[in-house]
Formats: sequence, C-alpha cells, structure tokens
Amino acid sequence: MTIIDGKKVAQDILAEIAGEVEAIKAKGGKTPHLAAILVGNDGGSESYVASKIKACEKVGFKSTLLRFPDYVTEEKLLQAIANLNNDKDVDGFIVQLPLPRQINEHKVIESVLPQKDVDGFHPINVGRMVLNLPCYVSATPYGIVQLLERYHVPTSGKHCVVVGRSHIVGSPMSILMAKNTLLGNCTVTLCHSKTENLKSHTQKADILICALGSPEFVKADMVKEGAVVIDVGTTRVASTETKSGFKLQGDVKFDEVAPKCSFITPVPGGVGPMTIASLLKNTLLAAKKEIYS
Ligand code: L34
Repeated sequence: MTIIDGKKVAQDILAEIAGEVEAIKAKGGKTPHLAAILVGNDGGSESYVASKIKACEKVGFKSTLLRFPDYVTEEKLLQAIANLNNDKDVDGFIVQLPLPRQINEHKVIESVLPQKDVDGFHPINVGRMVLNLPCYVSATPYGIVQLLERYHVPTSGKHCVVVGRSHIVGSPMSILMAKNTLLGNCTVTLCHSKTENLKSHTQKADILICALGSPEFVKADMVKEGAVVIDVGTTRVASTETKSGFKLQGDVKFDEVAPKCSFITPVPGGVGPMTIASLLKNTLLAAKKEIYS
C-alpha cells in the first residue's frame, strides 16, 4: 500500500512554477498576478485562501486579496469582478466558494472573464474541458489527475467510481477520467445521493474517488482489495486533540480502508495541497497566455 504524498507533489510543482517565474522575470517579463475574492469569515475559506496567497509568495507571483463582509450585495461583488476583469495587471482571479445566500453563485461565476477564470468554473471553460479544447481545468480535479500521473497509477480500461456530483469536483472528475487521453480511458460510474445500493458500486471500483463531504463515510467493506482511493473530503470536525479545537476529516475511514488499497490519499496532505498547486499552475498558464492568446 502506498500513501500518496500530495503535500510533497504539490511542493515539487510549486518549485517547478518558481523556476518558470524566475525565467520570466529574468527576461524582463511581467510578474504573474493572482487575485482572490473572499466573502465573509468561514474558517475553511479563510484558511484555504491564506494558503493560496502564501503559495503565490513562495513561487514569486504577485497576489491580491479582496475581502468583503458576508452581507455584501451582489451588485458590489459583480462590480469588484468587473474591475478585476479589466485590470491589465491581474492574470487570473478566483471567487472563493461558498458564497452567502443573497449572492447568486452562477451569476458570479459567469461574470468572470473566461480568460482569467483560473478556477475553471465558467461555463466556457467547463464546455471546453468536455470538448478537449484548451481550457482551465478546475483545480481539484486537475490536482487529482496530476497525482495519479506522478504516481504512475494505471487508468486505461479501469473502472473508476466517483462518489459526488458537484460542479467543482465530482462532475468534472467523471468526465476527465473517461477521456481518451494518456491519463483517462476509464469506465466511469458517477454515484450521488440518489444512487441505490451505493456499496455495490464502490465495491467494483479499481479507482474510487470520494467527493461527498461526509466525514468517514467510506468504510472498508465498501472498497475492493487493491483499489486506488482518492479522498477529496476536507470537513472540519470538532476535536479535543488539537489546539484549534477542530480537525480535518476526509470522506474515507482511512485506518480501516488503507490496508486494502494499492494507493490512497490521506487527509490532510493529499488532494488539498494539490488544489492549491493546480490553481497556481493555471495562473501561470494565464500569465503566459497559453490557453487563450
Ligand atoms: N472558488 N472555491 C473556489 N475555488 C476552489 O478551488 C475552492 N476550493 C474548495 C472550496 N472552495 C473553493 C478550495 O480551494 C476546497 N478547497 C481547498 C483548498 C485547499 C485545501 C483544502 C480545500 C487544503 O489546503 N487542505 C489541506 C489542509 C488545510 C488545513 O489544514 O486547513 C490538506 O492537507 O488537505
């Protein structure tokens, strides 16, 4: 059994990006610039956005954080997005999700210029991803693909079961794994909250991707011997073991599932850090105008 070290792979990717940034700067090029919009004070969002900003510093990107209170109006948020769309110095930007209820998430996502949508959430980027056209692939699925690649996990002809059909992870993941590309060519089953007898599906998975956001939902009896298990869940649960009073828990009951696996990602230190590395990779592509020239 191999524990996939997402933290290490993410660090390797950040080092590669840093090298490219150095080369761009040495040639007198513009410093890549990522901006992030953070609404409210959700603990998870605060921590993820802080990690994104820190990663920018590490690779030599410029970063800008725009903060709004959770009572911000949709109009004000859309204005901030329009400003970033028009800001020539900003190569790419994200609006951290979730957003408060008064804000229409779809409206926000569609107002981001696809050329600057380094989250890959805009319908143009999602559509281009489905059609195998150059695009920004959203960071978490892109991170998972890179983990599988770097660990040489065979995918062709394998049965991949994705649990969870969110727009940002489950749905794009199911599409990527089925693609006729070097990494892909899986037979894919997409399971969700209405799936009957979920266990009968997950037990057949050669590659099981868990993205439901339900702590320790996936138990040993749901997993096939020798499976590759990717745990996307990062739920904050109360804990007396940590100073902060909470800990991160994945969707997989790691201790009992891991011994059955050929490969498994831990939480923390698995998919999470890869989400950040992939966002920066997309931002570098944006700065180099490699997707949209
Ligand atoms: N717009 N909203 C937008 N883009 C995204 O890509 C995200 N996501 C998800 C939530 N909302 C978003 C993230 O950034 C989830 N997510 C994310 C990013 C990073 C980490 C987890 C989720 C991460 O770094 N996790 C670490 C632990 C961090 C900690 O201890 O708090 C890990 O090792 O899993």
